[in-house]
Amino acid sequence: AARFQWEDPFLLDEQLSEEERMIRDAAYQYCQERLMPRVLEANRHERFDREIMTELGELGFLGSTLPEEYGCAGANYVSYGLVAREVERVDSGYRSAMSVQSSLVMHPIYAWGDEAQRKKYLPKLASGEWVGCFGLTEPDAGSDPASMRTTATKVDGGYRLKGAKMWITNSPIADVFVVWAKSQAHDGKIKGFVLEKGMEGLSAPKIEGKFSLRASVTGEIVMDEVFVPDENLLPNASGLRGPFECLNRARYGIAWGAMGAAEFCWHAARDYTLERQMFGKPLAATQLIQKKLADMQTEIALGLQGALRVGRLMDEGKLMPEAISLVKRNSCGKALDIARNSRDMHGGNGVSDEYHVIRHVMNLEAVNTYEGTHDVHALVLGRAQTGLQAFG
Ligand code: TGC
Ligand code: FAD
Repeated sequence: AARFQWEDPFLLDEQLSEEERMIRDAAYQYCQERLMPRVLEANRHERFDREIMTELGELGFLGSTLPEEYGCAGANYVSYGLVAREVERVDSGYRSAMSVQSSLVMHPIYAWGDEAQRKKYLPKLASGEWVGCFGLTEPDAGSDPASMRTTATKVDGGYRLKGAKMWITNSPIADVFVVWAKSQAHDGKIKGFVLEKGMEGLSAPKIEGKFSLRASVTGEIVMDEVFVPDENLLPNASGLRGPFECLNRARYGIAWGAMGAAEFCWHAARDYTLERQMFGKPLAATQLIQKKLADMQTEIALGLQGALRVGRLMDEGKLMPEAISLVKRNSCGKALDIARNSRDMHGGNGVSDEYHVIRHVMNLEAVNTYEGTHDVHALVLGRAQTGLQAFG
């Protein structure tokens, strides 16, 4: 009989190729040695260390699935997911910075851009020399991006963009802004534009006072009649499919990432309750604690297996947005539950950031909300199985 491994019940490790394991191990080492020592201060002081982008770039973790000719690693989607899991094992905010750059900025430029745009932007985004952000959400258009108000008006040589985006990861430090707007010249359809820092009328004020993802910088994008030249329109995307194809990839990464955060919280709960003596014995020797550990182990093993399956399907060219909704929703909801339980099992110490679990609880609140809320993904799945649309 094979030996049961409590930390890897379904032998996920054996289901990975040699190359995938190497990428995973490199990510684990970097994250534990370089990110973990920084995160406590970054979270306390709401600070994102800009050089993390260059470090991620050096490791090939930015736009990792894109081809090597643009300075990218040409890795598969399973590897992308494995890296997200390792980064988010440390902090969802760091994974956020990486997801946005890779899936929401580099992917649309690669998929919807022309050759000149790919050559201009992708290598610098891959190395981390430039930071990108993705503007879809608006103050009055979150779950329903179709109701966005930002407009692009055709003028001589380009477009004038007017509107505001809200809750935008990386916007205050961004060099490149992928912004979605309704274009009058395209029958009011949603089109993607690449804006650059310094364009007149463009600003990106920081949103202060977040209690979640404090190690990630979030801001607005304010566009006051920003002139965007013709060559900065993404020519090959039209309608909501443009941004949604990016979201599919980022949501898939989150399905792995949230499980990484959950694994941290599970292992922390196990270690803590094995060590902590109460009523004359380790907390881990009590039935209630063991049940909680078993529940965590079960949800994580199943969640990771689901994420791996969706990644394999994507690598086979079978990307199904509904399957991605399923794993994004499941991973976020379960990870949040696991983090809250782990926090509880740490008792009073659980509210101290020195133990890291309270930070994961707070982070996962945002992760459960962004990229489509838990309930919005339920509605996507409900529609897919009943044929009935329950949003409006
Ligand atoms: P609906 O009628 O369903 O679709 C409109 C058009 O879009 C196409 N489509 C998709 N295409 C590819 N992938 C998907 N997942 C797609 N979903 C829809 C669809 O085929 C259709 O195309 P066409 O050609 O027929 O026009 O659209 P709807 O307006 O009814 O909206 C449905 C709903 C609610 C599911 C959708 O709007 C939604 O997903 N809302 C959630 C919004 C969201 O996820 N926002 C994320 C903002 S970015 C972010 O949060 C980044 S945080 C990242 C970080 O920091 O890590
Ligand atoms: P709402 O849409 O107002 O939802 C509020 C509540 O109502 C939710 O519980 C929701 O599930 C529920 N609800 C909504 N519609 C329905 C319905 N039809 N039926 C039942 N319940 C419903 N956006 C970007 O474009 N780029 C980014 O980089 C980005 N980064 C982010 C970073 C952070 C830290 C955060 C918090 C958000 C970020 N977002 C980003 C925005 C994020 O995608 C939105 O917050 C999210 O899509 C939800 O939109 P909303 O906040 O307007 O909530």
